[in-house]
Amino acid sequence: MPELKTRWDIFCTVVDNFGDIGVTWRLARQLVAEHSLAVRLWVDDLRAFERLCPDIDINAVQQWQEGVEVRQWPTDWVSTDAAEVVIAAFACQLPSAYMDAMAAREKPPLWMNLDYLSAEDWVIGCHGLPSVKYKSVQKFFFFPGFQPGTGGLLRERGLLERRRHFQQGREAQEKFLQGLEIYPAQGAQLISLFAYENAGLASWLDVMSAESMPTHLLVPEGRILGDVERWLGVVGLAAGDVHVRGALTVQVLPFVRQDQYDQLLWSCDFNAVRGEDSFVRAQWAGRPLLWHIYRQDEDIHLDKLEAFLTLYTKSLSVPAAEAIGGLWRAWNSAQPVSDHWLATRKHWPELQKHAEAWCLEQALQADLAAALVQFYESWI
Ligand code: TRH
Repeated sequence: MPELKTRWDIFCTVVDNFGDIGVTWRLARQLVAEHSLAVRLWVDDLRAFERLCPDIDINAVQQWQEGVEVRQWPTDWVSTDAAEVVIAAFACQLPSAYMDAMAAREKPPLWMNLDYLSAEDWVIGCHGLPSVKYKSVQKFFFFPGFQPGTGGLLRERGLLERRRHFQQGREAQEKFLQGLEIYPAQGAQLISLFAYENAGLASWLDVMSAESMPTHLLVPEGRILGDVERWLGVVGLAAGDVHVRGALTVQVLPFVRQDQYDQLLWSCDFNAVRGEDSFVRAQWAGRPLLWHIYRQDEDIHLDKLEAFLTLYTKSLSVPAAEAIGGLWRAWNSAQPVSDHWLATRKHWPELQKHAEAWCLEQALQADLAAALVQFYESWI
């Protein structure tokens, strides 16, 4: 008889942007591919999902994608059995009928809230703790993180080997870039830019256009394009557009599938990323990065920024730590970044080495999918 697979349900409400679906889609695929689990991913907004995964049929109530059963999370819930493991991503509220189905199971399921990523120390104390209870069903906190004692980061098996192989082979990189019609000038540095609106961008573009080294800036379609348009003095920027100003070439890219976005990060010398998932992927790229953190009420995101900078810069020399920290702080307060960029440049070799070392250090921890499975195995 074939072995019955443990069933996992992951619930995702798309609050805004792509991080919620980006993280849950990545996790769902990994649980299927590496842990042979039967995973249903319940999503309330298939249009956002389609941007990362163009194969999604936005009208399908149920569909299979890469071994994951993708279910439209309907406004009017249709009754369904609860799975053995239930993940509510980012504190989303489960349908009450589903909660009743969880409570009706002979053995209650393991119910976890997968939280947002933070480098703050308190996360270690809270990871894995019981949260609320619904009837007989106990909910647990599950926190991703950068330090031992947290749930770790999403990292697929063999990711770093694939990344290194790609970065070592010129041909693969050229082929990838040409596929997106990217033809950088000889000796140009490649930078990717994925960010929220940012008034500090103009100062960065000013300084890059005036540098002696040519820069090819790749900007996926998205929220930062308005700032790029203002600086270029053009309107209606769209994928495929290329504009040159001094030493700077700006190219707008289409929003690509998640796997291609990884390759874009691997191809670049420096990556400006945002939110949660692209931020983690840029760390796995092993290249220096700039993080535009997701804004939160009462500026609590700034505590998260500082907590990460403290960890990330710990083993850097003081001047390099000050340079990269200054750049990140200015970028996240929409201040001019030109001087910080020039200061960062002075420590380039150290920052490059550090990016790889940080990536290897992070990879020593169990990845988030494995940590979730381990949590379940110790719980049963
Ligand atoms: O889109 P985001 O700003 O998402 C944010 C954050 O997750 C934030 O914490 C959360 O609270 C908020 O959403 C609701 O940034 P993030 O997390 O990097 O997600 C972007 C996803 O899009 C990521 O999975 C990478 C993917 N992506 C592509 O697949 N192709 C692309 O071309 C680009 C630029 C991104």
